Amino acid sequence: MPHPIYIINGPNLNLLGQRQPEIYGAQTLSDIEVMCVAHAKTLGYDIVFSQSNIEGEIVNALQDGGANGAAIIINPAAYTHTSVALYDAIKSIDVPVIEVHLSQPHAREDFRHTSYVSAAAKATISGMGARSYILGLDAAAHVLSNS
Ligand code: CA2
Repeated sequence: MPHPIYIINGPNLNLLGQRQPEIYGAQTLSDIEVMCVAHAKTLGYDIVFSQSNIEGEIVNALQDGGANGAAIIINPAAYTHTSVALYDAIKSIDVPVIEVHLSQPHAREDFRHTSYVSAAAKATISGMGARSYILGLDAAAHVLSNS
């Protein structure tokens, strides 16, 4: 079995399914994890799935994924738009990092139009709801199959 694909989730995503379903959908983060585990299995990968509301813990998860994973999918949530620490962490690791978003930040408030993560990530998938994660896994598998 190859190294697992890490899926890292940022602040407030633990609330998915409870509030703002018109923006983020009705699925909970656990629902998304179950979908990802099943889809990754079809691609031949295990998943290490995490969520944190704490920026430094997300940096730790990125470093862990960089050392022990085949690839990383990250929804950095609000830290997308603020975090030089996440940018530096992604720049420092060698495995492909795919940024995903449930919503389309460029169709929302101006402050969501800047992504520090996009500046370091291999690719970004947004606006597809929970399916962004599945497409993120497909993108990771594609990159890995060509590396
Ligand atoms: O669309 C996405 O996936 C975002 O990363 C979600 C972030 C937002 O700050 C980004 O601009 C785009 C927000 C995640 C908060 O999730 C909640 C879920 C339910 C209730 C409240 C917040």
